[in-house]
Amino acid sequence: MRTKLALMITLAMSPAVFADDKKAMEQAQNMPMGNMQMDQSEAAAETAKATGTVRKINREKGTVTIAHGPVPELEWPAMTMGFKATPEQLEKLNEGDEIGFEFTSKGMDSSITSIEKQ
Ligand SMILES: [Cu+2]
Repeated sequence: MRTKLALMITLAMSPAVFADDKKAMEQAQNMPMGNMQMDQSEAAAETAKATGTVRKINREKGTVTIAHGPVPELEWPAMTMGFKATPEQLEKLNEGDEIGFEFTSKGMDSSITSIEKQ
């Protein structure tokens, strides 16, 4: 990101920019959006492991709230949050269970891929 920012600043200061301000502005506007889209698709692929305690199970919504420890892969601190889970995954869980689990995370949307009691 820093390299690209430096590149943008270099472009903005180059004589060509003054020759065609409008085109330079379009380039400057397009570049950050391209970066954001790339970041999102990278986030979509992220898989991580964590351990935690089951706080709440919502079988109707297909979610489980877990107080989980830090997740170094995602630079997450310990927190309590909801994860999407399948009926099969929820079936064997009870509130208060100590669990280890794997999940995929896309922005604020996290889905459990495997979960087991410890
Ligand atoms: Cu979390």
